Amino acid sequence: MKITSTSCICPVLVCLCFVQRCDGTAHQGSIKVTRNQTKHPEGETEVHHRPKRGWVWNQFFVLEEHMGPDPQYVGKLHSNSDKGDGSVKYILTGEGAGTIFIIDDTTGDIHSTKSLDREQKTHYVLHAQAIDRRTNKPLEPESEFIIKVQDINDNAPKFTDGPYIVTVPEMSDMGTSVLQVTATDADDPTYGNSARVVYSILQGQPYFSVDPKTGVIRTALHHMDREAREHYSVVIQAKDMAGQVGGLSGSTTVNITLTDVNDNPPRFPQKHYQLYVPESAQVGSAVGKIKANDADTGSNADMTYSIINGDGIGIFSISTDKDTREGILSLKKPLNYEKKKTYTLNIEGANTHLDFRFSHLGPFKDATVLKIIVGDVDEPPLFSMPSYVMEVYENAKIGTIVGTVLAQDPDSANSLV
Ligand SMILES: [Ca+2]
Ligand SMILES: [Ca+2]
Ligand SMILES: [Ca+2]
Ligand SMILES: [Ca+2]
Repeated sequence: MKITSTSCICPVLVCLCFVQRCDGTAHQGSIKVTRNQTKHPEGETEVHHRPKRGWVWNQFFVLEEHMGPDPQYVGKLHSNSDKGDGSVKYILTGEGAGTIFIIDDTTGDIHSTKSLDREQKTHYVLHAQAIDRRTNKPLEPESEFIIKVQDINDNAPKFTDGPYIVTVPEMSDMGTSVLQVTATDADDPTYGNSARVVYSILQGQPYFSVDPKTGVIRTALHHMDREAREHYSVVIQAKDMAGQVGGLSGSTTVNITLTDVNDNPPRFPQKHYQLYVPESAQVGSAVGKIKANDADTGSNADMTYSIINGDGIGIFSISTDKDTREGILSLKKPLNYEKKKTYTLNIEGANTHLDFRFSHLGPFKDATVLKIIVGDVDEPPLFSMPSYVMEVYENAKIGTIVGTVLAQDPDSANSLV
């Protein structure tokens, strides 16, 4: 096999690619040619004994997606023994021979008759023969060669994994990695920039950015707040031709949700509350509810209520309803309007799960004052003791005083029983 640089009419880059190929697979081809020559009827003459004879061709590339009205010129087979008198007949066999690739059997010119798609088939393996038109005897050993389909940029980058759904914690530092997106480009990655993709962000600035080379999406602002905005729809574009004008592009959507962290303390809506509790309320029963708000969600809004101070601290207790996140106030001891008409409780709500990275945003608790008004109830007369044990001798006379039972109406108006 011989390549003459003088006869190469293709662009420099194409030539370079071909030379690279010759360094690889085509080099094996030349060995094969040598073998063919030894098997040849005239094979007694070794290839290196007749160095002036052999195949000469100038290019074996065909541009894909050729749309011109005429067949595309591919290249030329030429034997050194061809004196131009038409006595040499060139024969083409192999993949696409006679259908896609036709040869002028006198000139050796090869044309492609069809539009080819490199992304369907990158190359065709063919065989060239040169025979004497009169004797039908081979003038050259049959030789294998390859027609490579030359890439054009006819495929836009595609995000095959998109659209993406991803989360990143709120309050992350600027530059926190969110996701790496990848676009694929079906064009030839080894030639030119047809498959060289550059990423850019079409939508989602200034909150997010994308690395032009790697496609890594990062937060572009410090400490984005979920409680201010939770969802972002980011559109990433991939453009081939290294992002230059005229490149083809594809885009994808990345739906980013900020996940919650505990960056908000509980807050009671009011600093003072009043609660009316009738004095008849049963010990152990719930007498009222209180609730502090927390802008966070899930466990970051979990809180525990406690009574931290006040003159009702021994009379009332507070527990936490984990579902509603309310403080449930219960009566520990009986009330008595006539003895004490109001109580004051200092109630605290504190987050249960603290995140010490955000302790500077705390304290993660809040307090409020609850004033309890004890309600007067028109109570029935009460005996001063729940039961009375009295002993009466069996022989006592009728009418004997055995004891005194005291009853009084506890209502404030000292109304009669
Ligand atoms: Ca492309
Ligand atoms: Ca292509
Ligand atoms: Ca919180
Ligand atoms: Ca939060």
